[in-house]
Amino acid sequence: MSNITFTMIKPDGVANGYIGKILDQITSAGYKIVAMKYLHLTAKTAGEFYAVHNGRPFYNDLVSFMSSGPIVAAVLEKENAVADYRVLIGATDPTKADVGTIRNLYAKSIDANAVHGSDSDENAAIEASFFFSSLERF
Ligand code: IDP
Ligand code: MG
Repeated sequence: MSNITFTMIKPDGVANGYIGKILDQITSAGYKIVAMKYLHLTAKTAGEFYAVHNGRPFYNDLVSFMSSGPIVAAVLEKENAVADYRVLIGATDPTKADVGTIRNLYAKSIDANAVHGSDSDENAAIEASFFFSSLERF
């Protein structure tokens, strides 16, 4: 079983000034940051990353939102990383996210929901490799 997950601080989280607060919550929860970068996705790259959602009604809005401003991408390491991180970020819709979760604290809507978190070990590995080479992981 893998012990990494992949996250992004989405354009709203960055634009609203929450990079520091979100990273603090992540590291306070026991995650080690093993890779990190600050970048602005093109629509093409955002579309490739979210290809699994292609065809869903929200896909085009998701791609345009994720390419609307800079993001922070990171690989996080901890025991039970994927499942624990889903608990830390809270539900996709921030109005349903538990109090104190990252989305409860910092997200405004289901599309502008502050952070991404991998949903399985398999996808964590795929997503981490999408953004980072082995030379960029520590
Ligand atoms: P997740 O980010 O909690 O894993 P997913 O179902 O994988 O949620 O959806 C990916 C992203 O697509 C969500 O984080 C959110 O930004 C967006 N999204 C999902 N469902 C909806 C929706 O019903 N309306 C608008 N955006 C959505
Ligand atoms: Mg997902």
